[in-house]
Amino acid sequence: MKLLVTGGAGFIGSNFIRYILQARPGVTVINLDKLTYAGNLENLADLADHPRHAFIHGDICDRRLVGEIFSRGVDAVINFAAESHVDRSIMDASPFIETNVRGTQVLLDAAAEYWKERFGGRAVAGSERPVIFIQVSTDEVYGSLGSEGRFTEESPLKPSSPYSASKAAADLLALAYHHTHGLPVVITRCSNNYGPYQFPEKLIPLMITSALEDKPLPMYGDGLNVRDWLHVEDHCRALELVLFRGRPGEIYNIGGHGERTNLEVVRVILKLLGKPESLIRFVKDRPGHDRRYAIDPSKITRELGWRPRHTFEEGLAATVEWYKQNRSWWERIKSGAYREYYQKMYGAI
Ligand code: NAD
Ligand code: TDX
Repeated sequence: MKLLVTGGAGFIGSNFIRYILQARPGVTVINLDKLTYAGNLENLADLADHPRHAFIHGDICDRRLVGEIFSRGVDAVINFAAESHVDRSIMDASPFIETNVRGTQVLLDAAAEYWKERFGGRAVAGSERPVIFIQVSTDEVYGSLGSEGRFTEESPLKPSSPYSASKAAADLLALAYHHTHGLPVVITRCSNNYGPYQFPEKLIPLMITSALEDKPLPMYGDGLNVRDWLHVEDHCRALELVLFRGRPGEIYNIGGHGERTNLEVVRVILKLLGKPESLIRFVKDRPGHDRRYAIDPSKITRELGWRPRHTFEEGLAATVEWYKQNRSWWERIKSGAYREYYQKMYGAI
């Protein structure tokens, strides 16, 4: 199977490529990534010479390039490429619309054209299915919960931030291409991920790395917003199941009942590092800050047999250890040195 992975130099994409190459000897990966500030080839350093991994530096918005990749044959697409940070989308939504919406449309167009040309757009049964398009989405498209309930696949779309609105737009486009062109699309909506190689602007790596540097830890609002945490490896296993057994036109929620307040998460990190809670600084809240997310994963559990393997406590301890052991990885990012390196290698990013 020739798999086009977009955004494979980012956090989840790089973990997915490492995972799938090891789990599936029949899979070859073409990794298309623009190397924005969040893309980092160091995330894939151990796979640089892997015979089943090819890296292409490029933009999913580039129709010509995407068309050329499809013309060489693609059996499945997993679209991770996105602008992914809510706070950045509040400062400037433009790159979010460009990549998350227009970029997804470019990929869908190329996939639909290829699907028609090669297979006449006909539906084919499960194991024969020659093309599938997985749109990697997020629970944030459902908006915020109160203190009760969980998001199901039927929950209404009520995105609150420019980021989540752009992801919701992409989901609707993907479903429309299924409906209109018969393209076998599957949408996955996962809760907050954590694990190795996560860019240190996101809560968990930001707090771990700042605590290691004895820097203040900015806690938005009252610190009681709830996120539903899932180890990135459990997300990757869910995507593998969806890739091979997901039903076209369906949506699968992914989450492991890992609800914690931000304050709880940061207190555990500080305890694991032996650092004082006095490092926590309550700061101005994020505008439009969603209060609570919680996923009901019963559909993917029932249909595909998925269950998380990591507990939050064990997964977080392992993640803290990874950041302790890989100081040079995040110190280079935080110092901006890797940006200079990429600018030299690839020009303006
Ligand atoms: P990330 O920011 O770490 O990585 C994004 C990657 O996409 C980077 O390598 C970047 O260079 C690349 N990219 C950005 N614009 C591109 C473009 N125009 N063309 C090609 N490549 C481009 O993000 P992540 O946390 O790994 O998230 C991956 C996907 O998973 C996103 O679609 C995100 O919405 C979704 N998601 C993330 C989480 C989470 O907790 N991190 C949870 C659910 C869903
Ligand atoms: O400095 C901080 N202080 C703080 O209190 C940061 C960066 C975050 N927070 C809070 C805001 C959220 O309640 O922590 C929580 C998690 O924040 P983020 O790590 O920015 O994640 P979130 O906004 O929940 O979005 C993430 O999960 C869903 C990813 O960034 C998205 O890409 C994914 O779709």
